[in-house]
Amino acid sequence: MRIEKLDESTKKNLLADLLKRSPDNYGQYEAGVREILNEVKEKGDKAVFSYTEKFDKAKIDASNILVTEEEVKEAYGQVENSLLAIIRKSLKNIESYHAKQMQYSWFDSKPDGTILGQKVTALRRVGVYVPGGKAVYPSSVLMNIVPAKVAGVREIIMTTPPGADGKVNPVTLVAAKEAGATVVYKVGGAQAIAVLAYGTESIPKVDKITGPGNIYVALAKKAVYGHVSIDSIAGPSEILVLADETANPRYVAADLLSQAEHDELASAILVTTSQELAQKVSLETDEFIKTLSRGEIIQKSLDNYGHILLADSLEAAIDTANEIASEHLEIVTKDPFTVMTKIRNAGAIFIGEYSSEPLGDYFAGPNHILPTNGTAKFFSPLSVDDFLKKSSIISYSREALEVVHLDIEKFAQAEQLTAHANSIKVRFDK
Ligand code: HSO
Ligand code: ZN
Repeated sequence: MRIEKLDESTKKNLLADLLKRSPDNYGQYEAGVREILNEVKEKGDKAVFSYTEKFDKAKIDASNILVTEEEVKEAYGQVENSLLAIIRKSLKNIESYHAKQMQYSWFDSKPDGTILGQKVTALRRVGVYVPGGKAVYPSSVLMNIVPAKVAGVREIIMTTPPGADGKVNPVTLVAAKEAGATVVYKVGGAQAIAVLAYGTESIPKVDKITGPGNIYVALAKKAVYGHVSIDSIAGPSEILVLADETANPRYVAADLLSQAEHDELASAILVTTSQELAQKVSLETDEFIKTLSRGEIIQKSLDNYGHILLADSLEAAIDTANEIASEHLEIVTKDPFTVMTKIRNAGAIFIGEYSSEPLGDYFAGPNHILPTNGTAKFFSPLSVDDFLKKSSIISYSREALEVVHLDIEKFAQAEQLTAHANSIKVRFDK
């Protein structure tokens, strides 16, 4: 990996470079996605079946679009028991972490009879999209479904593309069942998003769609936003390691490569105050790549978006981490918790040398669906909150309203809304 000095100009170039990973012009795909959305909206199932035949080469119709109990059973038979046990352990951790995020209704009453509050309600029905193809991640199935389940969503509809044999990946199915998906339908791509947004004869419309997908899925989600709610649009994975001379270069190198492995567009960045660490990490990454099965992807990702930045001070390093707002941030320094208090922007923060990023991807409990592309400046990890909504509660007694009725009437008059003023006034007409 190349080592660069961290100064204003390298920082500026780096930030501009990282943004290139999410083109803001998707022109070439947009028309196609529009057409799929419209066709499914107008023709329902019929359009869905024909797209599934065209894109997934699978013969799916109303009789086999829903994954059956037998298929689930068959999937369990294909998953190793030891893997199932691990999925269950991980699931427990994810559930207990998310249980802490639950929010409850509250009501605040005053002696004058005023009651104000907030009623928390789970969304009724949500759709979880799970990609097929090369990026089959059962861990992401757990991360999408658990927060919905904990929130109290009654119906969790999962959709995932079938293979040409009309089957769904067995580990995906088992993970869905374990996490608590209500039903699984065999449909993928933009057509799946259309189905979830508009509903068809076979599949009901949902209130919110979550889950990552390819460019077609991402564009379709953006297009149906407002009609239904969506989670954020996931970009390529990112890791930023903030380290000083106390860090172990082998660990740092291994952690950088863990995210570079995801995608040729993934970014892996080390920001360090130690020249010695920078050099050692660079050598270690070269050694590791030779031994890893996805070495080619890793190498491309590092060539594209891999950086080792040498900072003059820890403060400068922290500033850069805040500006990059990485999806994952590891802090491997002296007093890492003190450094953490100075971090404003990061999707997930991993503290200390035994908190390597994959611990969070698979097992610790926090969600691994995180803001990417600098959006950690304003977005949060997927959470129980994504599946809850709130209604305000207002209740005044006659006595309480009487005290303020003239104020409200005057405020309404100032906006020239006399019907508003009147609705308060009639209650106190003699
Ligand atoms: N690190 C990915 C999530 C993942 N990793 C799933 C392994 N499986 C999110 O950036
Ligand atoms: Zn990962």
